[in-house]
Amino acid sequence: MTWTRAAGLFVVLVLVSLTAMPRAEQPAPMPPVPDTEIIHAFPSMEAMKTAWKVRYATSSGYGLTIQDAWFKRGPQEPWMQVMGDARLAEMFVPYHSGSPRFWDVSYNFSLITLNKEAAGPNGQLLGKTPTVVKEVLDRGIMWIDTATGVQRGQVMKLWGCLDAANYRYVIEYGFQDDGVITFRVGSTGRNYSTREFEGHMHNGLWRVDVNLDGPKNSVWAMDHIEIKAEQGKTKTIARPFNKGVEGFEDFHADKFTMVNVTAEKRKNIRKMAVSYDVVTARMGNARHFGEKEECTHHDFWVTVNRKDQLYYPKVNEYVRKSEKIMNADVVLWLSTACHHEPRSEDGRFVKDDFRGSTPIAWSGFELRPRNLFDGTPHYPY
Ligand SMILES: [Cu+2]
Repeated sequence: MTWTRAAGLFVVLVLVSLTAMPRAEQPAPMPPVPDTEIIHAFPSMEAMKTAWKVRYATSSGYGLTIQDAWFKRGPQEPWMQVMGDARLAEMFVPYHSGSPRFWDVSYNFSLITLNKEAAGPNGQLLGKTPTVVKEVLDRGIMWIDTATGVQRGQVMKLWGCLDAANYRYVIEYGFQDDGVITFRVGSTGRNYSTREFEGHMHNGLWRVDVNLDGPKNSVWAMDHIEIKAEQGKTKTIARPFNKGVEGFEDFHADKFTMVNVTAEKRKNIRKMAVSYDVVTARMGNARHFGEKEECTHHDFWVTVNRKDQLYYPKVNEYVRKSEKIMNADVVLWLSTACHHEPRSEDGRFVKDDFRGSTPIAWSGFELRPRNLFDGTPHYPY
């Protein structure tokens, strides 16, 4: 053994013995402070009227997920839980010629590191290596009233961006001052190499554990029906989603299909049960008929909450037990799809090199409160 190697071994032995020494004289380490909880009160810079408390998490694959969200409907009100885990559970991208058919969440892509330029004038970068932006924005008119004037609204958005090879998926959750939660995913980046002008779909497939005033909720479906025989008469029918057991429903544009999650025991001043409607502004209903794509054959699925069941392409298997979804810990699974028919605006060839960036295209939905407030939010009663 040379002298240097012997000295090196000595240093290693000392280090090993040091790390093995008891550290009783040192104070116990503090529990880590969760840096993923955000409390935001509305309106910004004024006396608080409503507020959100949101816990989020980041990971490869799913990117940005929400862990829990609570809403305060007034300054003296307690926090009420609205949501548990919510995530973009898959991003399915089948090309018109039949292949490729990408499941972009399952490839475990990372979030990109964001900078001030990405965060914009109202954005705040979150995390040591920032992959999440918090933005507080004016969202336009909340309501206009002849007696009291105008109320503008605000939203606190959290977003991150998945680095999916040639694509970038901006995953965004918005928490509004009126209790609404918005979910959307935007597709941008570089069109797939060699298929720059081939049409394809971006199926945003979401899994949302609604925990309205706790985990036990009931899921309803609401149809608006025009009665042809009664010339102009119309009605709304509320019925248990899929007869009250795990299963699916589809979006019928002519019925304005609305899924609703109700906390049966929690009532407002009108003795109406507190609930949330699922409202989707959609380009269409995506259906795909490749192998193992049954999860795309319906727009809404509901299961009971089983923590190990997160994989959207298996949701058609998860519902098979037909367990009851009335007064149960329920999970909503829903599809919001974007049809991407490439345009010259996506880019162009400069000699053999495709240059440009696809302008972002969004799809999503919102969870909108029903009978959560006793009256109009932010109204001077
Ligand atoms: Cu695309």
